[in-house]
Amino acid sequence: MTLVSGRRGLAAVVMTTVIALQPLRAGNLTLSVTGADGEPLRDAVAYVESSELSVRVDDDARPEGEVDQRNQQFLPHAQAIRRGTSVRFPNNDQVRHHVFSFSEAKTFELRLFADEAPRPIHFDTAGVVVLGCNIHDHMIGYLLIVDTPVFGNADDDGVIRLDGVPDDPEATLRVWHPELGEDDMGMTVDMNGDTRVAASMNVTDTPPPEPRGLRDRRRNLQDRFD
Ligand SMILES: [Cu+2]
Repeated sequence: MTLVSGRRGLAAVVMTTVIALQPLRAGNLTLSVTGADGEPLRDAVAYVESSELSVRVDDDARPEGEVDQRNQQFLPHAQAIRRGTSVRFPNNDQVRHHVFSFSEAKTFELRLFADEAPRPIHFDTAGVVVLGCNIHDHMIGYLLIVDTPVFGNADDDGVIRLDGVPDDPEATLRVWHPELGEDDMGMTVDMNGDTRVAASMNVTDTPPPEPRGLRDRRRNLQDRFD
């Protein structure tokens, strides 16, 4: 497992092979991603790129995705989706949200009342989309639009499972985390036939923000006891 290229400085990445449990089995790959503190990275995503996979994106049916708004957070906080995906942004809070993105890969805004089911947004350009809310400054979320049907999002243990990995020497595995920012589409690694690999990234997950309502209630309680 060799690091081909990575961002210097902030997010140097060390990719190490955990164990080659079996000979190359094109099809699936399990990746365990940990952060600078050794904790699993829940916000990490991974995807496999190749020219053949990029063509397949256009051949497949249009997929659908979802970014929930709950407790004044975007859930999931970060996720990879395939180019061509239509994403719904349901508002499951009792307050209004005004979701927007100024990112190059997609610029849009949605004014959402409580419980409102808005029109889906179609993401047709690969890249990083940073989501914000015009009403709640602490709300921030990320979509990584990828040009491949082979991608996965980390679970709570920082484990990403990729299915349909092609047995193609030209294919590259890339790992991304929101802290890498908009300018960096991730790390490139050579796959030497391993089906289980571990990645250590020099970043940490951002803790979920405390909803403003909760913060205000806590402040009121404190005032009463002061
Ligand atoms: Cu909001």
